[in-house]
Amino acid sequence: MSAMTTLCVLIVITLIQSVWRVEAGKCSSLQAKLKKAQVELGKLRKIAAQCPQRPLSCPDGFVWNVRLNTCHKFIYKIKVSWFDALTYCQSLGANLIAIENENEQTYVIEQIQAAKTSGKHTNERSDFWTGGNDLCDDWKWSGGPSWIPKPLNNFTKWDVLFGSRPQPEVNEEKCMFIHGTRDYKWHDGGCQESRFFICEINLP
Ligand SMILES: [Ca+2]
Ligand SMILES: [Ca+2]
Repeated sequence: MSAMTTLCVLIVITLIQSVWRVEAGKCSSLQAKLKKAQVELGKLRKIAAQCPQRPLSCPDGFVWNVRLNTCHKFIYKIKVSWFDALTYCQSLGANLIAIENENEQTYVIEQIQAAKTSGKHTNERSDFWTGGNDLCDDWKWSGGPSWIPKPLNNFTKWDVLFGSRPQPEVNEEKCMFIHGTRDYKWHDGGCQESRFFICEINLP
């Protein structure tokens, strides 16, 4: 092998080694990034596992409405603030109810009346919180595991003939309930007041 050939071979080897070093450096940097991403993914999975999941069928205590493909849970025994009602429903993977059409309004009234007939619910004044609120500007149905916040659609049942106080009022009452002695029409009330409530899950 001539001296020139030997020199060429040495140059090529040196070049290859330097490329390998660069590539090896890139690989170890990528591996470090991959390891970090895996650690982060593990953390996120743990957090996600703690989030309430939207169920695939009605959980215990919920009533399935085949027509609406929803599950409702009526809380007849304890009265709580709107915020506590929302938190409770969300802890079950549900939302506070969104009454989105006449069928659902009628169904809710039927369920409450059936509960009274059977003795499951005895309170004369039976107001129930819904998810409706105008805590942020316009009236919306609050969000949760089952749906994100959504505006009221064309169907509403506000108690517009409530004497000198047609509902909703322009005041500090920002949470919606159905009024037990006003044919379950919609009223706005103070969110800290205590009422029964209804949770709902929209099935996929
Ligand atoms: Ca609904
Ligand atoms: Ca009101």
